[in-house]
Amino acid sequence: MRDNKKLFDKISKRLDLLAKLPACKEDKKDIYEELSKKGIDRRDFVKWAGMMTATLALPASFAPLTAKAAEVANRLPVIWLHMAECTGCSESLLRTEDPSIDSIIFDVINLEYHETIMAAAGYQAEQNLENAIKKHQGNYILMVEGGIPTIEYYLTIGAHGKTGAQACRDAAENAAAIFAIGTCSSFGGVQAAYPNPTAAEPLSKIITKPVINVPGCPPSEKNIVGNVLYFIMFGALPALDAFNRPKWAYGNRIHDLCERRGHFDAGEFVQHFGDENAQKGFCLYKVGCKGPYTFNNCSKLRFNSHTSWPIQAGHGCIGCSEPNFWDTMSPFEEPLGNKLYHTAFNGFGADKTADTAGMVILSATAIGIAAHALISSVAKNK
Ligand code: FSX
Ligand code: SF4
Ligand code: F3S
Repeated sequence: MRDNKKLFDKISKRLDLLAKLPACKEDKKDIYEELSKKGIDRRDFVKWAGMMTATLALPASFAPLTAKAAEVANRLPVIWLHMAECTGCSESLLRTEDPSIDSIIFDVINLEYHETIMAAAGYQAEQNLENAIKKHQGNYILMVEGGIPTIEYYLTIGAHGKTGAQACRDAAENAAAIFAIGTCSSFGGVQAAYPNPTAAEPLSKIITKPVINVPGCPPSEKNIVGNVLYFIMFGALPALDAFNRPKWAYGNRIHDLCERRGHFDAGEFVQHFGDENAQKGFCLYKVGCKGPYTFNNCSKLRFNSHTSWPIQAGHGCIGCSEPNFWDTMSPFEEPLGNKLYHTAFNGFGADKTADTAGMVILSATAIGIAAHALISSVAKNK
């Protein structure tokens, strides 16, 4: 308890100092004004701060600090670069049709450069990026969305034909913290899927500074905003797992917190999409769910303002936040155990070495899970 109090006071002091700084832009928005424009009152905001505090694995008594961090978010400059991707990560956050509190906070943050939503274009846009890097030297957060092709003609930007990789290096040099947003930027994702014609790489292979990975195709808006709030509060990086993902978000497997888990344990499986068991909400393992091998908090946070998530909607998890997703996790509607079997007995040829390497790591878990599915089904049928 005493440690919590010390930490509370430390964060509180930091936020007070930040509050004394001027907002990055004179016309910068105030969070309460923006919320009330969207019909969100203080009570909703307090509720949101409580939920976000729990999401960040902080004590419930820290909720006022989370709220304060959101209030001072307009002191934080962010530069967001787009590489090779579908812009799903941006859309997950902005949700322009029905903005959530998370997206409003992102609006309040001083988004100095974001190609999808900024007004500037052409030379002016390039100039804005250079100016933002100079003006906020050492203080801005860099967020990169998308995989980075390393065959240069696949991604060049602007009048001088700078490569995407070079744009990342230039922006990373003076950044205070660097986040790879989405699986493409974190691990290569679908951009780096076999046969990877553009030789796409994750951000961490392009720059030499530490990168915090926020994977998911796309990641939930809370995992993006949560990282920003964490950085505002602590001014430091969160605890990370072996793949540089924040543990507060990627510390549990989908399977551990899945609402269908009781059915898995009882050997109750959907055998085909649309069957009677699907209507009963049984476990999706046999139609390919990769929840047992995937670390993410989708079941807790869900998507679209906490409305639903893949497994609730009736499809298995496709493992979208794991390294080597797409290759390792496909085919999406077959259990991973089947693929291991085919790899072991039929062979895929030397081109597939990357897949196989990923699968060796997964195989012990996969075999255990497959064995459980088989044994529990047999027990149930008896
Ligand atoms: Fe798309 Fe982002 Fe997937 Fe990739 O998301 S949702 S392809 S992770 O980079 O835009
Ligand atoms: Fe849930 Fe998939 Fe695990 Fe079944 S296999 S309990 S659907 S995560
Ligand atoms: Fe992705 Fe699986 Fe969540 S597919 S969105 S990690 S449920």
